Amino acid sequence: MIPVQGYRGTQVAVLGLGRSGLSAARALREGGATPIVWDDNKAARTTAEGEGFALRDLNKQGAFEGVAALIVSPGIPHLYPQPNKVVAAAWAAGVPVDNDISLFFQSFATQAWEQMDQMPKVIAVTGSNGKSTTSALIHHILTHVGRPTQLAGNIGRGVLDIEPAIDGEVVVLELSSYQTDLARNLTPDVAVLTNLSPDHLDRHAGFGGYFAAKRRLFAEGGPDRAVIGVDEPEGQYLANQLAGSASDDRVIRVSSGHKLGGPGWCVSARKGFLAETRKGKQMASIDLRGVPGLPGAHNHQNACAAYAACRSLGLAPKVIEKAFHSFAGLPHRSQRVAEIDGVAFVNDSKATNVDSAAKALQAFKKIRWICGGLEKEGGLDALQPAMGEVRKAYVIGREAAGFAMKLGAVSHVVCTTMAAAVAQAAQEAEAGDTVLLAPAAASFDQYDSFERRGEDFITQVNKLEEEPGA
Ligand code: UMA
Ligand code: ADP
Repeated sequence: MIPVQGYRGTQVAVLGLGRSGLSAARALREGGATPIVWDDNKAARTTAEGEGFALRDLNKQGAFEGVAALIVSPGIPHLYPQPNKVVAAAWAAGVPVDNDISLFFQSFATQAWEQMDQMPKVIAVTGSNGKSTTSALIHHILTHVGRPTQLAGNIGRGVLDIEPAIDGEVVVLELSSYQTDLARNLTPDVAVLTNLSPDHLDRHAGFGGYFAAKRRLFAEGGPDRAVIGVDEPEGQYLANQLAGSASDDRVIRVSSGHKLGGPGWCVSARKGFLAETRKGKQMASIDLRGVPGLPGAHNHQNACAAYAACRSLGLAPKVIEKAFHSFAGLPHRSQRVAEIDGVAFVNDSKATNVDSAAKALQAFKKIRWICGGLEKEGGLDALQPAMGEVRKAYVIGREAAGFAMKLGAVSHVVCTTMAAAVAQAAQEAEAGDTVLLAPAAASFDQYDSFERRGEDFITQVNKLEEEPGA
């Protein structure tokens, strides 16, 4: 764990006691502060009490007396759609509101670093889609070359849970817009923006607020190197704003689909080939078509971003290329789970928004598409251009019929449950088809998480293997 610096001898309030809040409370205690904790859920409070933390209902009048700061979990809306009551009370009391990401940046460097040959570094990855894959891929490449490295953040591990850095270590953090929005300290050495498309709009009062939250990672005085996906205008704008001149190599521009050139430092993938150019010259080229863990143009974008981040640390192209081939991919993202009688079954349960589902639909052919769930703001229209390879949609979710109505002309059937969808899709599929779970919706109407939904898909596919012809 990273002991939190700067709060020794003070009381610090912690709101939310999940993965982020509980690890923040532990790290504060380790750094000599007295955490005062609260969660609106009783079970979470009981767990914290079991670890010896003092509970205080932060909703009560005067709860912030003698409190130095309030640390808030990312899932708790601090401003939009409306401020959480406890957060608003902290504002009113003049108590600084912050999060675990900020505590991490404030506490990462220690006196022990003075004895080190190579200073530890932080690579922080944000963006709408591909954050986890890109972060995990960077971590994998660094592991492959034998560099000490740890991975944490939105990928499921509280950032303060990692061990203090050793000589030459590189910490890779996946950061969500919720996390970058609130952090007071946000100073990675290398910052990555994979791409930008609408998501979490309710939490940021629209797309502009969402982009503003992500941009905080690149604020003045921030990263030494910025790796920026420039396939959207927001990325182009950000890259332009950060670069002092056209050849400024503090910015590495990344694209999937467009060949980038010019005097700057660029990494782009087109038709399955990654190319790195610098000062107008091609530095390296990698064939990504046979890389099993990174299928599709969207994963080639992730490969470019990870490649650029690793190049900025001085790793050689050949070494990175080799590491690509041993990357297994992450569960629930373009995860090939079985092939039965020539039909492939792919689990992309993490395709919780329209853009990620569209990318999955563009990565496979002859698709039997399992979709549906809790629809996000913004509608499904953006899926239309990606539906060319869909043979039929098998719609799940509590509101499956309503979801199906919005799919337009594509042939579809309302299945409601995963079991029914997998069974019917498998029955109707022919050799060469792909049964693809890419819901374009959140899972919470039927499952606790996208992971549970993906696991259910795998369970249903396994049943097909156990009961052939069933
Ligand atoms: N809570 C309250 N009051 C409220 C709302 C919540 O007390 O009004 C409490 C809940 O009872 C619960 C705790 O807050 O005990 C949950 O906090 P949380 O939702 O922030 O969840 P954590 O377990 O702390 O996980 C968080 C991230 N969760 C969210 O951003 C929603 C995890 O990202 C992250 O991996 C973890 O910190 C470690 O950094 C998950 C996620 O879904 C994967 N992220 C979103 C996404 O990827 O789309 C942004
Ligand atoms: P994040 O952590 O940003 O949610 P993941 O790597 O977990 O990103 O992938 C989330 C979903 O988006 C998956 O469905 C995956 O197939 C898809 N995806 C992955 N990379 C990209 C990308 N670069 N662009 C669009 N979609 C992507």
